[in-house]
Amino acid sequence: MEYNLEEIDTYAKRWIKEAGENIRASFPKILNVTSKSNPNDLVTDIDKGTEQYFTEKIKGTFPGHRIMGEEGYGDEVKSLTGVVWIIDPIDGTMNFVHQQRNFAISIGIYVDGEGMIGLIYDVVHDELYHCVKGQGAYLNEKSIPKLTKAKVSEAVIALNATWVAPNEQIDHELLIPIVKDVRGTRSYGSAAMEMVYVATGRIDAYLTPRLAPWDIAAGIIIIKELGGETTDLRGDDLDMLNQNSLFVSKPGLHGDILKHYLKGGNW
Ligand code: 2AM
Ligand code: CA
Repeated sequence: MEYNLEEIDTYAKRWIKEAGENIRASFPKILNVTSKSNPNDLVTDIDKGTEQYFTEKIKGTFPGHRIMGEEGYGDEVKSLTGVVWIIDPIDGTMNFVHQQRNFAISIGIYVDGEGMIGLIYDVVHDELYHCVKGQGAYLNEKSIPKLTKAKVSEAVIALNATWVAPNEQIDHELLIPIVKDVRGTRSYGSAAMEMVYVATGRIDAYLTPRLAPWDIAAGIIIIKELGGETTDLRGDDLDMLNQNSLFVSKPGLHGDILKHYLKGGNW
């Protein structure tokens, strides 16, 4: 399939900024909030409207591209051949509803399964984290430095408290040792935001047992571009067609945590 990465990138940046502007303009309005898979899995008209905005723009300009979107306005994507836009219109919907901050638009653009463009837009702060594979990663126009190694004892990691309390996904005892040994833990409630925090070195790693492709598609492209490691909790490759556990980290630290804390876990 013929494609022009520079052209795709130009449009993607323009559209994500415009969508962000629309979201900011929606703040004074009253949100229509409903639940999806469970009472805490929220969706609003803004999530839906934002995804529809992207699907209309993409289909109008690039009719051959396919779209995998959280809210289902894209295509039913069962393979990653050709150009596929993986979109979360609002990552961190609970934060969006409760706080009107700490959420982001996340778009990963894949070509034949390879992550080529990553965009995460922190709408409230007007901060666009962005990369084209092989061309460096940027926060707005500013280049983000490469990631450096870190020690477990000095690491600040993102991990939701849910996973160290009894839960239906994983044995909660498994993650207690890492929580005890690191310098600190944080939880921001948006996988895309936690991944830009890793990309910019504000935290050293992020781990979680279950995410959808649209939560992680953009973030892993950006982290890889900066020399970070992106795998599931077993250390295996991520699969953009299915749910995954996720472990993203600075280099070096990734191997240390895998070997000493994650190996053998039933993830
Ligand atoms: P969302 O806001 O787009 O739903 C919260 O810790 C993070 O997990 C957010 O990135 C959130 O994305 C994601 N998340 C929430 N519920 C989820 C689910 N049922 N499956 C996968 N990811 C989920
Ligand atoms: Ca979402």
